[in-house]
Amino acid sequence: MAADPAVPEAVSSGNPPPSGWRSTRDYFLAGLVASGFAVAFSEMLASFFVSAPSLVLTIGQRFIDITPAALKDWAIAVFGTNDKAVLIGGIVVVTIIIGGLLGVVARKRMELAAIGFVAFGVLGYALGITDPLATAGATLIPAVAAAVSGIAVLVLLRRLLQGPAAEGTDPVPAVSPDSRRAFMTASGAAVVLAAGQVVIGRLAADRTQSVVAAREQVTLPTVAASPTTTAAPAATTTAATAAAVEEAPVTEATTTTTRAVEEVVRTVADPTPAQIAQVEGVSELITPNETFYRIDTALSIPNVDLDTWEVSFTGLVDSPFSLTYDELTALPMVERYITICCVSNSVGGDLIGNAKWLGVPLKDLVERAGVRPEGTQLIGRSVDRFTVGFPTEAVFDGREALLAIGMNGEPLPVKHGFPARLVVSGLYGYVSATKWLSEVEFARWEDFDAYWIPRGWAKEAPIKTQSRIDTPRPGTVQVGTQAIAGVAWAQTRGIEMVEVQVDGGPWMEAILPEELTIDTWRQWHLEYDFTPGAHTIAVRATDGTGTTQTSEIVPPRPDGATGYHTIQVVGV
Ligand SMILES: Nc1nc2c(c(=O)[nH]1)N[C@H]1C(S)=C(S)[C@@H](COP(=O)(O)O)O[C@H]1N2
Ligand SMILES: [Mo]
Repeated sequence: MAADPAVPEAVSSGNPPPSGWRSTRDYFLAGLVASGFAVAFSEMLASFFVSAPSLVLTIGQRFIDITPAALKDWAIAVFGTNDKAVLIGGIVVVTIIIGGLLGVVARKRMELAAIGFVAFGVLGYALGITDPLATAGATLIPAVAAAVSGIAVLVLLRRLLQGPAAEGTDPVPAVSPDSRRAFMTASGAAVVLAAGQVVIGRLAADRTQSVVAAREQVTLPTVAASPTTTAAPAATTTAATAAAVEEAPVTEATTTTTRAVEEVVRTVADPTPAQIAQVEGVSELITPNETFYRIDTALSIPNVDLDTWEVSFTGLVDSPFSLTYDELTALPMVERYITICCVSNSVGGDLIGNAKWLGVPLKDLVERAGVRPEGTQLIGRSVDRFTVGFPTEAVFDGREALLAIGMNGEPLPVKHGFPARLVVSGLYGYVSATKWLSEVEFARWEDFDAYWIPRGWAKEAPIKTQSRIDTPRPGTVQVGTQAIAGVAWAQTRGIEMVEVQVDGGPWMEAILPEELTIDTWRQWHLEYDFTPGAHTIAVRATDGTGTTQTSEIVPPRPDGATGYHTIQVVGV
């Protein structure tokens, strides 16, 4: 049955026949509705099953992973931290528009349109199974659902457009006002149903994010209580024994167990009042978890299954081993204040925060694994495949480096890496701070480049000495004596001096509260007598080695921004 485009459209009542364009538009609309419904249905089902990936999110995730660095920078510059939302929205819009085009195809060739939907399902499946937390079986659910529901809705709407008489006979259908009304009603109903599915999917997603519930069950080891479960030390023995297959004598495993039971967490004291600047508008010395900056490539937070999660130490080591969450939390822990920051932070930016981290010193674990001399790079792998890499040396040079499980007295928030992450003082996050950690692997420095390195960022990235003005904010300032205050940081070196300059005048030394640690930022403040009119305020810090931060202005790429944070205010 060959389609003949010349066949005129039938006239079913006294009304004029719809134009060809009009009809095409109806089919386009049918395709939009069908694909929109398919996306909503597929997403809803994906949110019901933990191991079924969201096809929209996996497409987005693969897009993020392959996007050339320049495009990614552009997206971040234009859309800021909304870049992820814009990406997801863009994928949905493009998918639905392609669906609309398939609707136009379906006008004459339903089979072709159906093939289009199946192709989308297959593509979704192929990308979906690349989600490291998805299973092949469960991935079928959203993929098949998308293809089948898309075809079903399109067949239904098409039938309404063509009217019962035309069905199966006339390849170029007529649209009677009645059937068109039925079509519009059905389309409207499908859109409402799709919206309902989106809502249900959202609610279900919160529930199936089982990691959230698992985290709430966690009790962190504390000073008072020795490791919580009795099972944990036994499990430690098992792991240590397994590791002992390599070489370590069984007695060593026993020692580990005993230590785990007896040693308590070495806590750090809360900051004393003398360590805190009592100035309004300055960043809090300890950043609350709720407002702590978040940077990662994850479109959805990895839903780690705490029962099966393990972190393993592998690669160029003598005794590879793995730890379950219970085994990890049973190990001797320390608490440390460490300020972490993002290399993408521009001068004056807020991609930085200071927290009290609870964790196992990385050195203990690396020594247990027995890293070989040629294992010059420590690779931190995430369950979401993100990687960092830094010189193994950093574990042994005396700096604070933790495999952290707690943040400010709580289990790590899921956004910040639950169940475990790396925190290394003095290295930017992209080379050191793997969240949702799954593996610590050792390799030769030259044999592996972590996630951001081929994307144009430096392979070695020590944190640069920096300072920031928090108050006043750029804009107007009240004439008279006002505080100028902010924070300065030079992790592993500490901050020795902060100076402020107004209108190019002499550098004035700011007051520094007592130092919390050399790994944290330090608040600073001074009083200044503002006169009416425009003023320029600049700040610079000198680190514990006596080196003043550079005034040279460079952008974040490739290894961190420099320059003095400078703001304009007007005294009124
Ligand atoms: N799994 C994973 N870990 C990651 C990242 C990531 O994209 N994925 N980003 C890193 C970067 S660039 C930074 S700056 C820090 C930010 O940690 P935060 O979100 O807890 O502040 O996490 C690091 N760890
Ligand atoms: Mo970062």
